Formats: sequence, C-alpha cells, structure tokens
Amino acid sequence: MLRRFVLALSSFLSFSTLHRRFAGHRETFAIILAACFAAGAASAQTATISLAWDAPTDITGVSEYRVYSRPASGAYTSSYYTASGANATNISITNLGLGSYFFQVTSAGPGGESSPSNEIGLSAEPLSLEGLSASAASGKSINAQVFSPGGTVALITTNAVINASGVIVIGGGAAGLPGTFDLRFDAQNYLARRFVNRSLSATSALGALSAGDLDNSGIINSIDYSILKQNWLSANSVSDINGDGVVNSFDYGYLKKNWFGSDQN
Ligand SMILES: [Ca+2]
Ligand SMILES: [Ca+2]
Repeated sequence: MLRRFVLALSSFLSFSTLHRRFAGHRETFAIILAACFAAGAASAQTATISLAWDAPTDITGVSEYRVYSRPASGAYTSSYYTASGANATNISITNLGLGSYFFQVTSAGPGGESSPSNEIGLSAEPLSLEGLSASAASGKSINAQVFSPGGTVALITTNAVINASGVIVIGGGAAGLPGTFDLRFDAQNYLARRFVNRSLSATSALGALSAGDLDNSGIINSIDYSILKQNWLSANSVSDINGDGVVNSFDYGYLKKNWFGSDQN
C-alpha cells in the first residue's frame, strides 16, 4: 500500500523592520523571520513565530515586555505574551493557528506600561516537502528568496535549516519588504517553486515542493531516474525521497508523478 506523508513543515515568513516609540526614544524592531511547523493533519497545523526587538536605550524600570496580537481583521485583546526581564528582547510564540496576525510590543514595569510599538504583520502559511514527515525533514535546508512581483533580482536571499522540531528559523534583517512580493523556495532534491503576489495578509496555503530532482539540475528526467536506479534497494539518502531508509518503488513514484517537472524561476 502506498503511504504518503504530507505537510511535513511549514514556513512562516515575515519581513520587516519597524520603529517604535518607547520612553521618548525611537527604537528599531528587527523581526526575525520565523518558523512554523505543521503537526499532523492540515486541521492541526500550528505555527511557531519568533519576534525580536531592540532594548530601549534606558531599561531602568523595565521588568518585562508584552507582546499583543490580533488576527488580520480584528482588535487587540487585553491578554498578551510576556518576555520577562529588561534584557528579554525576543519571544517565541507557539501553537498559533495558520493565518495572519499582527503584533505590537510594549515595555512595562512598576511605573506602568509604555505606549505600543508600531504594528507588524505576519502570515503563517504551510509549505511542505513532498514525501517527508516532519522528523524526516529535520536537517533539510531550504533556500528562500523574496522578489518584487515579477522581479528577477532577489531582495532577500536566506537559507533556512529545519530543526529537529520541524521548525525553520530564517535569519532576520529583512527590511524594506514591499507590500506585495513573490517568494521562491528551493531545496535539494526538490523542484523550486515561486509563489507570486503574496502579501503578509495572504492566508492561502503555499503547498508542497515537488520531489525527485535528485541531481538538482532543475528538471526531473532520466538522469534522476538513473541515480535512483543505481541506488535501488539501498539506503542512499539522496535517492530515498520519502526518508523511510530504502530506495524503492515508493521513491520512484515521486519521480513518475513529477516527471519532466522543472524549477520555477
Ligand atoms: Ca534532475
Ligand atoms: Ca524510500
């Protein structure tokens, strides 16, 4: 029986450098592009996001930072996530459902709470590596690029490694993202895909990268087949597309399904 593992992981992308007003200072928020992990069935996918900000110049009296969130259309609630300590300038928020969110941060202490930072928007969308479960995806590297719509020169190029929890964390510093942008993802053994006209408020799923480009040539053809054939019934990791420890007809099935598919630029 053919078994397929789906929705191994998700990418959670946001790009922004923001400014906030805090105690009379204008500070920069650097958002760390972050991560999301699809656990199990599509209905159970959750996102983990990471946010980071600069400490105020004067942290006297700051005992914590408060991170408020709201959905894409909706109001901030009175509850918040807490990063405790004046030097706690980042937070990971787990178990968010897929979709779009906005965040603001304040600092707080015995003297009260600062006015909120500017708002940032984030969109958590699933991106799968075809054929791989989350644990099998661990250690896989994904190249991510951001373009202006239709653009050919990447505004942002970054590499993300999926960690043992199935989470991708992509480096920060991604300032100046346009309101609408294209995303391109590429990973070894997979065809690159370009997702066009995305925005931070986009909520539709990104889908999967197609498996089978074993030589990373950008096309799935007879050369990939010959590599697979050479490694038939071995544990060759390149040819073992579904990560079950053996190269066999299950792996061949992905080549056949994606035959003559090619990279999207
Ligand atoms: Ca190929
Ligand atoms: Ca296999």
